[in-house]
Amino acid sequence: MIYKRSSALFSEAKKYIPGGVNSPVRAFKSVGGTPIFVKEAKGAYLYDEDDNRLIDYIASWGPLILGHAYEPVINAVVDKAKKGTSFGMPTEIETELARLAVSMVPNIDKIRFVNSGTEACMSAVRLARGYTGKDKIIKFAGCYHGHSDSFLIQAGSGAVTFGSPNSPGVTQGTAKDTLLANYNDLASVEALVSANSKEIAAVIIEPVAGNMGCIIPSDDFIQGLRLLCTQNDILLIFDEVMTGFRLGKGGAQEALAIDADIMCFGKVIGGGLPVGAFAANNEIMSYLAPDGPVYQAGTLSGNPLAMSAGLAMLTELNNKPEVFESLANKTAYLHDGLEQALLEKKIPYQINRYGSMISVHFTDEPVINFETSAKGNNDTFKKYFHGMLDQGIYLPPSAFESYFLNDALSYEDLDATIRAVEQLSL
Ligand code: KE4
Repeated sequence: MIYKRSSALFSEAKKYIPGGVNSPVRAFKSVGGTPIFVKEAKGAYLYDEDDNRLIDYIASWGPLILGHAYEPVINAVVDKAKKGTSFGMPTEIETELARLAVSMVPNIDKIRFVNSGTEACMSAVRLARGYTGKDKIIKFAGCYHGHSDSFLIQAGSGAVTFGSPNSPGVTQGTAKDTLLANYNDLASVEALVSANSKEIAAVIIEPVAGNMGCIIPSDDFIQGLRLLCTQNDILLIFDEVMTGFRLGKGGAQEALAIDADIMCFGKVIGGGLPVGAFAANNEIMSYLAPDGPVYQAGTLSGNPLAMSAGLAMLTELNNKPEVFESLANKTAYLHDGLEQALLEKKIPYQINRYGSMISVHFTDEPVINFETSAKGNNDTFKKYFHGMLDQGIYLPPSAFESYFLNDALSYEDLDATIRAVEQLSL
């Protein structure tokens, strides 16, 4: 594949934008090479600036679950834009999307819209702290909840001490209130709870993780986590930015049969426009301004264009729930094909899959948490990524990401993807 124009555009972008990108993962740092500049997209296909057609497995990192430029979403946004783009005043469409989201997701009475998943998770943590009157939170190594200071934390010195910043600019004062546990390791949470009893406001988790590749919680772990939080007056925050409206109408709460206390959303809920959201029952949400004392705000929160995209997207998913089964079947088909193709390569690999989330790890150990995910061979991953890209298959440019299938992918696209793996020398 030729990337002449992408290379030129990348050089120009780096003159004005740090790293030439507005989100680091797009820069191909962990796989090397030049990021692909996309010109347009339709359905399952990306068309890059060098006129290559690529089969897309990131779907803008999740939002475009029905494929790119999906007619009902595009028409809704175009029609809405003609009536003005933003007012900073309440509009009916915000209530329409809120009512629909509340009807689809179990266990929530009210929802507040923001502009990103980061804002949703950051605000959910503030709400949990305000509601409980407690300061500390527990997160899991490898889980990503956006770039708010409280989440950019790595394991501290001792197993049960507070975290330490994993980015300059995050203060120790912030880090001390974030405790790090290990995914699928309930004992690591229990140790933190007993060492910091009565100080923990919330546990925040990706209920099915996507930011370590796809990692599935064991039943014992996720059920035990729910019970531990209930027993210790700790709120359980499900970060469903990835899983929400992707695993099913009711997201991970429905798929895992777990009632969380606060849910965070992003990606699909905005239909490809900037929307995040957080939601809970009436009692918890009554603490949020302007009803309650916990402050949270946003100039473009509930923006009519974003709401129109989200409403069109969620309306489609609500009216055609068979899409979720179609996506899960396509992902299972891809999984089987990848298994067969990789088996021939005689190299260690693991494939994790849940619903329409799937990831490939080049390691011989089952991938169940960040530590085992980090054991994947990144040199092999780079060869895999670029070998597939050279054959017109666009995979996430990091071993720590999940693929996000969109329902515009045909079985012919899946077969082409499997054939491309067969061609690889890894
Ligand atoms: P945003 O602020 O990027 O909208 O959402 C943050 C976020 C929160 N929670 C989860 C579970 C997430 O996956 C994300 C963002 N996901 C990444 C991809 N792993 C976005 C891609 C990027 O950073 O450019």
